[in-house]
Amino acid sequence: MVEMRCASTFAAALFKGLPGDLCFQSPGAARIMRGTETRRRMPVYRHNWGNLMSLRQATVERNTKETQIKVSVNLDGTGELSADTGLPFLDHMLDQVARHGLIDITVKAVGDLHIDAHHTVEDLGITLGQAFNKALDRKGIRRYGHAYVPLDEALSRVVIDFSGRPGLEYHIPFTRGAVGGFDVDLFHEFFQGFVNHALVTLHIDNLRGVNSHHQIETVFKAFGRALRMAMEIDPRSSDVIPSTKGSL
Ligand SMILES: [Mn+2]
Repeated sequence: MVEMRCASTFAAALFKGLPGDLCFQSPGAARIMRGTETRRRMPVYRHNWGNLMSLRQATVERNTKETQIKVSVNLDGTGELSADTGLPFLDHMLDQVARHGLIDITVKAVGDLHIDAHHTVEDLGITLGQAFNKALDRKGIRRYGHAYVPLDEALSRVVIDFSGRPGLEYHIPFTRGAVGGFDVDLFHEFFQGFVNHALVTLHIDNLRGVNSHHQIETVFKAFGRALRMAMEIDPRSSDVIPSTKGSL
């Protein structure tokens, strides 16, 4: 790992409210030492894992005749969810993503639930995907993430690639048609909306499971874990776009 040293602790002390360090050598500009190489940079926030980055946060508002949705994400959060979607089971699932992805998510959704939950769930996936795409600079990230998560008899695997291309493989042999009053078909709509707008390749496999609540909960937990891994900065290549094409 690249060693980084603060040339002055004075400026860093001014910013000590932040959970990282700021390194300055002269006022108004920062110098970052990388071995023998010294480069001039604008003052930037440095995370504890040693990477240089701005805050990875975004808010997206999306309004149609069917739904009005506002989503905020902080990709480097503590796992806090604030959700008001009118769909308690979906809120329970988003809580898994926030908690296990260590992402702060705020969701306010008003949808045409008097018809059914379809538009609200699909549009939530779309808006959440847009918020991730807006918050995430793909330079320096690990790009790929995966997780296996069990819950009693159920086991799911989720693999994600921040490829820049939408693609969904979705394999969940649900044992029931509804869970918590929620039509299980809608989970596919949620993930398709997310994939199309986050521009990711996502493979979801529920490998085992009898209880449908367990089946889908393991999927959402693994989704959160996989997101966390894929969006994490790789300190060995934090200035590099992780693609031989040079773009994602
Ligand atoms: Mn549960």
